[in-house]
Amino acid sequence: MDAFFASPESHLCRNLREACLKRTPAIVQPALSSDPIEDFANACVRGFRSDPRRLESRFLYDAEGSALFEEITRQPEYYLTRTESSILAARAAEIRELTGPLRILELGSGSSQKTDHLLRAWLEQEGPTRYYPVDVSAASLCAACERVGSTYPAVEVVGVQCQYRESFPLLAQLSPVLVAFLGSSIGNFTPEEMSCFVRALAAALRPGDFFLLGLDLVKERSLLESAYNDEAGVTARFTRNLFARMNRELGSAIDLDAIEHAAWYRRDQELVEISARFTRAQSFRLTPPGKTITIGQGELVQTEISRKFRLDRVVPDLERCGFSVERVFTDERRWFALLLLRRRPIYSLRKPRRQL
Ligand code: AVI
Repeated sequence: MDAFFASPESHLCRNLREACLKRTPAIVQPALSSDPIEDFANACVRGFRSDPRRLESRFLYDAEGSALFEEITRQPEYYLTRTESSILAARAAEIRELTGPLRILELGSGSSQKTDHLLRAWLEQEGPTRYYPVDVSAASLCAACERVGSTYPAVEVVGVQCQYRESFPLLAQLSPVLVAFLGSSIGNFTPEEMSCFVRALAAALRPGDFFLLGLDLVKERSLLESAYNDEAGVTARFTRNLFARMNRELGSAIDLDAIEHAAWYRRDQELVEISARFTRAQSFRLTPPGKTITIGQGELVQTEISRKFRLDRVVPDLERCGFSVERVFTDERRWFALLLLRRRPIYSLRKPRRQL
């Protein structure tokens, strides 16, 4: 366990309290437990050497990648953002009525654009409110904090620059709180990662706190494959940017012209698998730690998965992880769902004792 998680009075908790006393928007960060470049390099070496080759999708979101993702959300084929936004627009006031007044912390906030619906509903029913966007990209976070702060002067905004789980120690301090995790970003986790994440979130929240979760639902293959293979090629640039980032930060000199984006729906696992296909064999070095990677012609390196959900399966899973489902909102086509969950009053992370 690193120092950040070890103490409830962490660097981030202290920083947050101080930032709240000052003028907002403000940005707080946890104390760095490791060198971010080393972390990136080691994760890349692990990912290239695993079988199958699989890179961690969190590294897609440097400043360049975050900007490309925003561009993806505006592509006509990428229905997710528009559909979720329409549900939020129609239901934000109802959500606020169900939750009552509380703070909002948003995981993976990006541009915070969709959150405007929530902020407006909060302002209409309560007056001033507090909003804590959490994102790994400093550039996205600063831009979002500036925009929200100037659009809604009555909202106190404190950006938290860290990975999702690094923000969990703040939740006890922010309670009563609603944690928003929109865009079906939870679909980028494997089932094991997802249940681990949801359990950790339940453990960090106080009973009665809320969790607003966006989920992309299972649908026709053609719709899914078009969403991840847009005509304008923005998703392809997003995939390639991960390797461009290695060139920028790790001096890897990967030939980007020999990388193709590939995304297809795997019906057996109900997920879109996104990979980079190497069209020519190449060897490159990642520094640090100075390891050489050799990839053959035609080899695939997975960069992301995007799972699609069925409500009848995901609801019991979430309930097993410590939440009750208060309300499920969907669009007319039932393409996307927004779940309002609540941390159950009695919840223990401990496994039931074996009967002797
Ligand atoms: C962030 N996440 C929910 C996106 C998705 O749809 O899985 C990431 C993405 N990758 C390519 N297009 C969108």
